[in-house]
Amino acid sequence: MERIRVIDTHTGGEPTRVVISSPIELPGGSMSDRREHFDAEYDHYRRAMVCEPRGNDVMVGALMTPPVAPDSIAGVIFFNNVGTLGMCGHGLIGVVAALRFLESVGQGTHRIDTPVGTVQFTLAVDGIVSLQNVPSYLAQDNVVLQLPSGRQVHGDVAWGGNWFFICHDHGLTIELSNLQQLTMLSREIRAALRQQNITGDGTHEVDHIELVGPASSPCLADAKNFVLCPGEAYDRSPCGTGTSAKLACLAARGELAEGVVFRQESIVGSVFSASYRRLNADCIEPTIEGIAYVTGEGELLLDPLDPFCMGFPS
Ligand code: PYC
Repeated sequence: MERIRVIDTHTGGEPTRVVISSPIELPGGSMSDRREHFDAEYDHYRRAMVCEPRGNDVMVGALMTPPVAPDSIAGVIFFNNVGTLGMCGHGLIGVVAALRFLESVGQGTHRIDTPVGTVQFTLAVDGIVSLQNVPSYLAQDNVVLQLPSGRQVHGDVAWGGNWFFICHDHGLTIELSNLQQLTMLSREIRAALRQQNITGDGTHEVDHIELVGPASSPCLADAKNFVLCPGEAYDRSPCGTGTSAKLACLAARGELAEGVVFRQESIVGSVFSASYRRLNADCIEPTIEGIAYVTGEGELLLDPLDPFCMGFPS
């Protein structure tokens, strides 16, 4: 029986399963090399850790590794029900909550390496995490997208640690009672992006779709989003990388000044506070503030006699 030690958390309703120890052995090298190795050699462990029957489609995993940069405390590779992620904002906040629970990190400012860059966070006494995400930018402004239904929508292609298509003219109200339509439209948008060969930089797929609308109340937030993740689950949190991409768009259009707080509400009503520092004419450094709670601590058991030990065959 193999054992994997995990701490489960949620950030604004979105779960993160933080993998503290496991049989996974990654080589040294950069975090992106380690991610590639994990993708190539350990995909069955990814399924075992976050997919059914031990996990579910919403679960995001965070595999802790030794750091790469000399001043980082750890490295992390995020993954979900279909593969690995570049970065994950809610996940990083979940990692910090898990490390705090284990008393492996204290108040103050620390750094963690991810496959798309090193991020810095500040942990406050009350558990609130202020995450300085990777440099974020608007890559393609106001793209016209022809949907198979004949409709046209517009959106921005932006990077916030993952690639996003951020759409405002979707015509739907961002609320839980609309989940089915929000999901269907987001899938249609993603398929149209693929079909029309609209990508992030290089050939990177725009695999996160963010539909934006007004907040439930201006007292609570400045905007509300629905984010469809690559594995078809929607983000219960306001999406840290999606909020970073959104800030990059607001900054590029001069719609949000440096240092001013923007509150992003999720479809379930959780809120991240965000602001940015300008790095250069094209690029910002977003700060995302949120909190995560520990929901479980334990060991996953991998029984070689279990036919679904590594999840369902794909
Ligand atoms: O918070 O960045 C995020 C995120 C990405 C996918 C799910 N959550």
